[in-house]
Amino acid sequence: MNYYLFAGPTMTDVAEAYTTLTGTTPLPQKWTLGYQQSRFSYASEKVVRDLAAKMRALNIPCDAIHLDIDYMDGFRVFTADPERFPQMKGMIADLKQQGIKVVTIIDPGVKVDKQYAIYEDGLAKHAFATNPDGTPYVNTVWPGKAVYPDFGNPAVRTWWGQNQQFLTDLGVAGVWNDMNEPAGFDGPIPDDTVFSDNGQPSTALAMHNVFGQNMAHATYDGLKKLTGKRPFVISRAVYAGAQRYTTVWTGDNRSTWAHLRLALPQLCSLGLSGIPFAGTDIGGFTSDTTAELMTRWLEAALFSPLLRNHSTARSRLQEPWAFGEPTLSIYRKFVELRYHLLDLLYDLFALQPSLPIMRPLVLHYQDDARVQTLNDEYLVGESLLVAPVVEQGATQRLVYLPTGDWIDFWTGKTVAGGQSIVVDAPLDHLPLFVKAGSLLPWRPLTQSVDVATETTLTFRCYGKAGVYTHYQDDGEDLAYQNGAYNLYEVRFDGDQASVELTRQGYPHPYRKITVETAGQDHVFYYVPEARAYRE
Ligand code: NBV
Repeated sequence: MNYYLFAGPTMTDVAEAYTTLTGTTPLPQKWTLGYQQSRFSYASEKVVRDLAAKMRALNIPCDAIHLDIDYMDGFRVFTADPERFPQMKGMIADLKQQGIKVVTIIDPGVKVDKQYAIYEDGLAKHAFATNPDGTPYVNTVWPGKAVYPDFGNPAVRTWWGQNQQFLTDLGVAGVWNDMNEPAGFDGPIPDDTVFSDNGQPSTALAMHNVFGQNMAHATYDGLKKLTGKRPFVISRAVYAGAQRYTTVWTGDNRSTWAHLRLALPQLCSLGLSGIPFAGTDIGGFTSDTTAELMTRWLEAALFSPLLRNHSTARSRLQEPWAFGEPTLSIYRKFVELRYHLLDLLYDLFALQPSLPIMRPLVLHYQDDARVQTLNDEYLVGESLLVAPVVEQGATQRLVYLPTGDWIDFWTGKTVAGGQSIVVDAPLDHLPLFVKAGSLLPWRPLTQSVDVATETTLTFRCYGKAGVYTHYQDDGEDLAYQNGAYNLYEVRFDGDQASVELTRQGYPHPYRKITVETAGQDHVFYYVPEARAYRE
């Protein structure tokens, strides 16, 4: 066993040192920070088309719909059911026109089926883990008898990566890796099952904890090669360093208040463990959620980078409209707020890659004893404090504000920190406080993320004076790694404001930037000849 010690003295030092060792999250495609709708399962093209149409008709901003296992042909990975999804490519193209991407699930278990090309090809390539006698190891998963790719072998990862082409040819925009602990209905894989570890013979015992990670790695490399875009992978099982390849969701939670409360420390802990891009099944996965729980879950998880509503088969429907009014309107209001503030998350990914996005207060106030066990509030970056209601029936809560001045996001009222205050929080209210001296980027409302249309941006100023760095690129491909990005420095001091383009590498700077100080709105226009902004 290897031990690594990270000397502080601050928690942010430790978090940064940890990601120096294990890696940081590569910048995601911007749309992946939008709202995503899922269900086990949206099981036909008609269901998916109707879902997308309803999102648009009801003006719920949405960037992706997820297809769970039933889109496949008999749960065979890298296939589509010819009856329920006969025109999958056309369906995906039509949804794309509406700004909605499709993400599909892929499990590791490959069906044992002599008529099935992936199985036959894998066998020929010795791609599957074996029993000690050399025969393929078989367990049971969704497709019935199944074999497991030996993802510790780089050649198998390449093969698996190439298989993603079935999905990318259809236009699939992201891949969701499930069951990759790996799960098996016949019980755990025996310890002596033969796997490999980068060319060396190994065992299930040694490779178990990195199986899911290696699967995500294979998926990431494949998507990157096939699309040239920043891969979007979601994985259930991960290991230290997974952030280099995949986002994580916290698996099958329950629609209970206890699991909602757990979501915040889970996500904050994942962030501190180097995995900022994570999310929970919003509303809860198993059992029936309620209108109140659904609403509070969305509020609580509103700034989790992965924002996905997902639920299991035979549980009640929990799409935004499933509970009627007022849930639908409240839901819309908060998803809209997420879209308005989406650049805050994107900026954090781009500019602070070694720190979490959702941060427990202790990360920035480690000497404050009152935040050391605080689990029902979090910070987004350093500037936005989120204090959701996570108790059934509550319409007020105590909010602890750490030292300094905080501005109530909704009323603009300044509140001194270092104390707990009682905040009214009826069902449609999410207590939010902005640290004095901060600016928040505020996007015009759109129904999905479309970087090509991003020509204006607003910054809202809080407190007396402050400075904010904003990052901009095409939100999609890898050109930013060669410098195709812009940086802006936005300042305010009282009623004064300024915008400076401190770096230009992306050819489409905003045409107009508005800075809202307490006293007035400052409007800046881009002057191409000067490569600068003028008020
Ligand atoms: O693929 C079905 C589900 C999925 O919806 C869920 O998100 C995963 O965590 N999957 C587990 C398989 C087992 C469900 C009982």
